[in-house]
Amino acid sequence: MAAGPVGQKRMSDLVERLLAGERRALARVLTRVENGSAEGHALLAELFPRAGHAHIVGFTGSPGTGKSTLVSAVTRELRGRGKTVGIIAVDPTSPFSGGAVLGDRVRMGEHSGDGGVFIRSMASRGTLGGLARTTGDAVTVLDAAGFDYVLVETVGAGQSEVEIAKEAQTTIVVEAPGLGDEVQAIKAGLLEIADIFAVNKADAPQANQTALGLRMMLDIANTPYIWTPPIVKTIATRRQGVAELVDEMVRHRAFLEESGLLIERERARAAEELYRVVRRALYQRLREQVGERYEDYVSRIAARELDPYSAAKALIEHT
Ligand SMILES: Nc1nc2c(ncn2[C@@H]2O[C@H](COP(=O)(O)OP(=O)(O)OP(=O)(O)O)[C@@H](O)[C@H]2O)c(=O)[nH]1
Ligand SMILES: [Mg+2]
Repeated sequence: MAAGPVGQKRMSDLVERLLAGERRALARVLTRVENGSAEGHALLAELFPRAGHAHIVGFTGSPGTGKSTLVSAVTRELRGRGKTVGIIAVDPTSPFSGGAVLGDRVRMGEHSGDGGVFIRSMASRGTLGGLARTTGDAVTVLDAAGFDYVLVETVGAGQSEVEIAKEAQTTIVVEAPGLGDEVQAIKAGLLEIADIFAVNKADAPQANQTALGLRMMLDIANTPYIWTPPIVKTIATRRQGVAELVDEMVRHRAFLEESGLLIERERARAAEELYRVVRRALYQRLREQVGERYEDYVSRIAARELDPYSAAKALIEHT
């Protein structure tokens, strides 16, 4: 029984069960938090102070580069080192692998009987209020649940994925040979967010070329950053290079701690999260206050009777 000091709120039953390691409670909390309901927010408020211990690692990259296979192999390696692992797979609706939720279950299925591993798939479609927020909240829940590592898989295709990467402490960009990915990486801004590059499918003949190409890009980019992203070649399907990849993850986390960057990044993340929540809350409040008039403004802008700046000013000042 959580009979805390006077004035301290009693822990909810669900959170208590989650903290006791009950997987069903964890799944339920995640669902509620993802829905973004008031109840979800209350659960998150309870869990938030307990988070902040996990190493959060993001895996991003083009569709089909082998992210899920690699996450599974990394999980196995971490389990071998006695660590517990929570996994969040975003965008399992990716059309490229044809129903990847099922695919991920197969690829990550080897961990299904393992109490030290928890896998959560999240659809990117139909999430209310932004994928980045939902993912960030899910990370908080798994972190608070006590997992040593939280691995987040996202398809690196656009801005929202780059935003999700901000939730991670260590971002691994997964490339595969022969996709011209070195160039794509620059386009998608992935070069800036990569702490580690994994050139997966290193069993393909062009792997060395891909790794070299990346190295050259990194040298040209000349980022003002004291960490040079290592490039690790992996064959996820055979678990080759995976121990080395995990070593680099650990090394990066140590670097973040020693350099003070971890605290800096946590602060940037806090600022980002607060901004996101405030922006959404203010917008919702405004929408409620102005009601249907909002749509009138939209129509008037579309008809060029009014510009968006004047419309926003009018909406904000006259509510
Ligand atoms: N040859 C080879 N195939 C691999 C390797 N790693 C993964 N694959 C295969 O590549 C395919 C895609 O792997 P996934 O792990 O689903 O890739 P993903 O990046 O998670 O895909 P999405 O989530 O759909 O973007 C699967 O058929 C894997 O078996 C590897 O190192 N070598
Ligand atoms: Mg995948």
